Amino acid sequence: MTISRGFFGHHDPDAVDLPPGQHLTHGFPVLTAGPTQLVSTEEWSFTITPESGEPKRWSWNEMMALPSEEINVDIHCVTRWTKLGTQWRGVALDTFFEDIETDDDYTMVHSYGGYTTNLPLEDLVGGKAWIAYEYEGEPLDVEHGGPARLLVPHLYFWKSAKWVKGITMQRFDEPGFWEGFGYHNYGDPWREERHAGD
Ligand SMILES: Nc1nc2c(c(=O)[nH]1)N[C@H]1C(S)=C(S)[C@@H](COP(=O)(O)O)O[C@H]1N2
Ligand SMILES: [Mo]
Repeated sequence: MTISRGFFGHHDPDAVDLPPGQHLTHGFPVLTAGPTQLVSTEEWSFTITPESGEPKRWSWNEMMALPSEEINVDIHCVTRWTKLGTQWRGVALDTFFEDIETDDDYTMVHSYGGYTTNLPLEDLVGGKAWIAYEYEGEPLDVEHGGPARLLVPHLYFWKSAKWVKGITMQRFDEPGFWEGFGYHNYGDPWREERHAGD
């Protein structure tokens, strides 16, 4: 990025590296298919279910006892907005997966309310994905998936399931909600993988 006049007030759109076909937004649009889910931290839990073997479940307090990280990332929505430098706090999926033994290569992420999205396991581990519960220093707003959402910033934002409830491990890949309606199975914004066939 080059330092230009006005740099300290706003990002110069010519000076930042955006994925193809994206433009900057300074707001934080809300995109939800269906109703906002109201889940209290008392009822919230997160479960990883291997295809064979024992599911592992974390309550809210158990998640809070895990080491958390501050996460500073750019996010890219398939509807073409990109938001730079968002700041989150959450627990890396690596921390949850330390307790999971699985030979399965694929995952299905499930949300309260029934939303689903599919990801290869390797996109959830290696410091690339988190269960996020704070945004810009505040508890995550319910419209944005609070009390906790998946955050997978290297893929289009539909993969970042709001009101996340659990992950099931799968031997074979299957489409989630939007993937079943023609969105790309993987969704890399830098390759502009918006729709199936892109
Ligand atoms: N549970 C759930 N998660 C979801 C969605 C949804 O409809 N339900 N929409 C997805 C889509 S298409 C996008 S672009 C982002 C939007 O997140 P935001 O509303 O925080 O901007 O959430 C993703 N996660
Ligand atoms: Mo989206």
